[in-house]
Amino acid sequence: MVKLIHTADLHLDSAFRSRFTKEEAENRRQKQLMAWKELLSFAVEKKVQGILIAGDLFDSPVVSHGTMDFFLSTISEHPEISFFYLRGNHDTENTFRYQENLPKNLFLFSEKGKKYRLNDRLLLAGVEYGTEEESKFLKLKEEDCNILLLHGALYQGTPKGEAVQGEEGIFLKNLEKLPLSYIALGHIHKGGEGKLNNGALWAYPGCLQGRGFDEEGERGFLYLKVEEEKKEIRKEFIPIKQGEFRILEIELLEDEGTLACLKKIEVEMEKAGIAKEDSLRIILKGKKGLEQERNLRYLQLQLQDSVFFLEIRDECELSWNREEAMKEKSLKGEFLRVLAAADNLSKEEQEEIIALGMGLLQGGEL
Ligand SMILES: [Mn+2]
Repeated sequence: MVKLIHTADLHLDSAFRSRFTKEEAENRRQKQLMAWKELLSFAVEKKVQGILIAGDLFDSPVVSHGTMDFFLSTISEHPEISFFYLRGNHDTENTFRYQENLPKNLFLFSEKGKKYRLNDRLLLAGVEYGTEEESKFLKLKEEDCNILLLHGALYQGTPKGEAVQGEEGIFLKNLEKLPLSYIALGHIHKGGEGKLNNGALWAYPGCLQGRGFDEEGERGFLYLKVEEEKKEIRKEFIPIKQGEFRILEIELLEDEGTLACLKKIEVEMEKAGIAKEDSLRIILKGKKGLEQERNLRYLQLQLQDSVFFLEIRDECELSWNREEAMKEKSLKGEFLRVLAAADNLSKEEQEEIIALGMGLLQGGEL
């Protein structure tokens, strides 16, 4: 039996510019390296023979010296493990070009494809981007347990030629014609898996670590146990614990004020197992009364130290009795009457203005 790890989409050295401060972004970049180290510790503990990286190791062609040195030294420090790296769309041909003396246990692929024999029954093939010649290259032996490494999105339609990848993506229909046991993919950050008609498994491990709220939830890599004689591959998802992006929706009732809201959030955070390293987005849902202004800044201050990053969004629907409020002989009543007469506003715009106006009338700030 051969033990392997299948990972992809590490995007080391990501900018993290959109959400974080400079310092927070730097922290996240270090956490990406720690995620890689966590994967390596697992590999050492399980005595894994090879690590397959199915593309997008780095986020951009410009990789900092620190990150490049770090990555290469983790490889040199583990001569007992073979590292197989297939470039993805975020890497360039130059990814390792300026590196002299690449570690001997780092194996690369090319557009024409490259094969590595892991033992007398187990073969690893990989093609970067794909060329016309790949169908010739992919003449694989039936008696081998064949693993194919590719980077791209799957294409379910019927391709014209014999190639396994083209502009539309990776052609599953053509892969079905090949004697494959496992297709190790990269590119789809949320992960995914399936089985071809010829029995081959395909899988995306997903990104090693989430980089934003669009990559919410548990992330990690796949641990493979290969029975090459039987051509059987069992895989297990191993989560990485260096901080996740999480989103919690909190359902609120109209009369629940700041403190009731805080309590509900704390209960939900506990239930969801939010960790200190996590980045959390809380979305307040449900209702809020016309004169009910929940103090979001208070909530932010109370909760921000229990996570790495916190963002609170208020998406509660304003609940009020229009008729009653409109009759009121007050500044509020007048404000609502003027607003109701403005028929150029959509319902959402009206609600937004009402919420703002009510805040102001109660001494809030714009
Ligand atoms: Mn990617």
